[in-house]
Amino acid sequence: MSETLENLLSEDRQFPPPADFAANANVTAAAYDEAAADRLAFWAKQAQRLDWFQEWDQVLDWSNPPFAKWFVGGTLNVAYNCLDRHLAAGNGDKVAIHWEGEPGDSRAITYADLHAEVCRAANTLTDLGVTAGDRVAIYLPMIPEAAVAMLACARIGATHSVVFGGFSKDALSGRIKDASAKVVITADGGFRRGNPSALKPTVDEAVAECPTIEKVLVVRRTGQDVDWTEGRDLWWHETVATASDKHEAQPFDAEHPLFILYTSGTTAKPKGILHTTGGYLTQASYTHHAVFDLKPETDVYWCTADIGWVTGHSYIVYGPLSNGATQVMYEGTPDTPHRGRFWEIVQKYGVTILYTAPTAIRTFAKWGDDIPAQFDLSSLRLLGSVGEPINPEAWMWYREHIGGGRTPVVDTWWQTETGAIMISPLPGVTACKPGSAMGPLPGIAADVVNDAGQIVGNGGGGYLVLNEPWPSMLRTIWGDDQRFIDTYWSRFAEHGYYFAGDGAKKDDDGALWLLGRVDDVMLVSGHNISTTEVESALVSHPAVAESAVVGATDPTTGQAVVAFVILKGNASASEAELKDHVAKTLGPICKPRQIQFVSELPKTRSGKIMRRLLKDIAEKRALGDVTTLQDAGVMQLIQQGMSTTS
Ligand code: 6R9
Repeated sequence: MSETLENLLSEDRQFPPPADFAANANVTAAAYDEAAADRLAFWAKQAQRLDWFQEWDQVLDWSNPPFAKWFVGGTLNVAYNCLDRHLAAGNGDKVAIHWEGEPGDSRAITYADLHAEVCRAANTLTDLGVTAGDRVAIYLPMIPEAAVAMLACARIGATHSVVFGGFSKDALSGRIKDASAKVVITADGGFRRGNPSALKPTVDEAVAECPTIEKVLVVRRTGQDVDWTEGRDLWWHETVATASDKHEAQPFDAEHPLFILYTSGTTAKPKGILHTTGGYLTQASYTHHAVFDLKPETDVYWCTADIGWVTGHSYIVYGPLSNGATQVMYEGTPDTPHRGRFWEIVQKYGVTILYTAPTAIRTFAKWGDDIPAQFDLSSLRLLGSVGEPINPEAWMWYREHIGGGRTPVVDTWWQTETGAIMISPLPGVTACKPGSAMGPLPGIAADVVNDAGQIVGNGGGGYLVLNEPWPSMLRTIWGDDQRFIDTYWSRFAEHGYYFAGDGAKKDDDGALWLLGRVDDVMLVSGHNISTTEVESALVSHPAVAESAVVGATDPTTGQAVVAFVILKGNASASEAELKDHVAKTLGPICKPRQIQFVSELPKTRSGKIMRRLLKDIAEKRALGDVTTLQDAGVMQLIQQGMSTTS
């Protein structure tokens, strides 16, 4: 990006928190002042939310940047903080997880149940020879054992590496090898779209290439037939279920490695993002308390993410459980067995706080307003969004049709690398603008800079940076400190800023608007145009449900805007009409050269649109790496559509 981003969309709607919400909010505007006065003292106070065996001597050691140490000298146990202390406080009988299987089976798991199962799993892992510092790969569907496995690792100081249950053999074996994992925890399979979908065969193939794996621990979920390697494979129900439920949690250093989670990247080798113990749990816990306003006594919280995504780590497992939340966990897809499944679950459990992704919201809007209208959603009091920029129209739809026009909507920006939410409204404080993540949370420093690393003023655009270290920051890329420095810290090295890789702008009030990955920015006739803004302009047309925009090489303009558009259920619109709509909304420079109507878009399992694959299509190239696609069939459909119309 040679110059700053053009500042295109304008949005002037604003939604202040309802008065009673603001009056009862966990966190008030005072938190910003407190953190501004003394950032490290602010984080030290938040760390007191946790139980420590040994308190720290120093809040932050930043003497060797970018390698941070938080809460130096402190010791704690993550599983103790998520479980034991709630039992000690008399909350053992409280439901931790209302689990809902896709076929409709369900389990209510109390904190005492979860504690006992985690202790059994911790004892089993210890019996299998896993000790502190060893790596354990977890390849499971969305079943409670996924959370149990993570917490059991944390309890014994083993570093977990969760791999999405939908990933291929190569993705799994690559991650196992990179981390030299000793054990894999998996299942026979899980339920997806109404059918059992096998996992064990993929593990068998992957492990055949991974000599470091000594044991494979298998949960029985679907009852499918599985191949069995005697001496290596063990059933969960024959080992964990029979192990002792007595286990004393040991203290670990605040900087002890807690987990590795791989980010898929575009074409490069996945990066093993390393998170540690004390700072990570402090920020996961604090942000869950502050951004979701969780009242552990009365709220029923539901984050719809998969546990294989960082959102599942921080906002299904570590944040909510450290805060003693009661939450819903769902195994399956939103349209199985019907398109009202999410709303049926909200109604069944009286969900009060819902956290989901823009891709899901746009899909629900496409399916039609009448579906959520059939369910009682009046329990909801707060909605959250994560994973991609949320288009203003999708934000409005979410608030109106899911939130009944009453609930605050918090758009939360963060990354696998940041470990926890960084930029978000505070629901009891901030007057939200639809589509904006608004500003950094208390204790967080974020800004927008130009090419030279200078902070831009209001109305300007450029690159998002984080200007100060934060507790849940990644500590390195597993086994590759140099790549850690090169990827995140070299772009603005002289300023000492973390480069997030996202484009952003500040509006006239200084609110932040995230504009997607910098790699996705288009350069049309010398103008930098964000794919996000053109997509939002398209989605603001009443007939459009979802869109993905790419810059394709063009002989006259350098790059030209090519848009892939999904229309709403019964709606229709012509290509010319949509082109004009974009030109009118954003200016003629943004007018797409071509609009392709499609029925699906290529997405990752966490719902991010894979624009590089669409770019391959727009530029008529062979497709790049498709291993992290949610549904590989989508690309064929789109290619067929292109060849019949262009
Ligand atoms: C949590 C998560 C990180 C990338 C990030 C950005 C995009 C996430 C966003 C958002 C705009 C938001 N992103 N949240 N963009 N608004 N609220 O998604 O982690 O999978 O590592 O992705 O996702 O581009 O850089 P991860």
